[in-house]
Amino acid sequence: MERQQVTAKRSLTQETEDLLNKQIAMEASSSAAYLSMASWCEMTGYENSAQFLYMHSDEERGHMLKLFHYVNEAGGHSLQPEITGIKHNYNSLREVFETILEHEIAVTNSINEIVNHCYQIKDFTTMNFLNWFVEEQREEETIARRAVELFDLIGEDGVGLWTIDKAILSLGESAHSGDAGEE
Ligand code: OFO
Repeated sequence: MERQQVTAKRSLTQETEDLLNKQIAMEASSSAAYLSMASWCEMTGYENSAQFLYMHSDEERGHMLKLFHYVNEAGGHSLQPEITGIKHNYNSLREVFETILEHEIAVTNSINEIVNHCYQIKDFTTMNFLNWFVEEQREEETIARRAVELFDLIGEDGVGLWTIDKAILSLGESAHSGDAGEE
């Protein structure tokens, strides 16, 4: 069935809408990937990392919903993405956090590309909306980098992994203690 356009006029361009829908898909797959990592950590005995990742997965869904509402309110159509290719098994806890760091850098690059696009076409409304994501990515990249650093700082031998698992949860808690009202 042909899409019913309730409001014909809008400032959001089709290209921007498509880019935002791509970002929606990226946030949805982040949420799914982190949920899968949480499951692996929980069944492997890294309970604190699992807790951190369950929270992180919820946050990514919150990011997706933020974009969902923005696109629809701006006169576009947010599309529920297909989620495929989720990895279920990891070789180590370090691999989990290295994967997160790489993924968050990719998300930062993607957000920056959309901000750049908005700047080029003078869509300052969407650019302003995306500022929240720019700041959020700075924080998420920092947390992921700190988590990866723990493996070298503490070392993985003996009680090392147990200590790292504990430290990861407090990394997430201290980073979010000042985020009143954040999704
Ligand atoms: Fe960490 O990806 Fe959302 O923004």
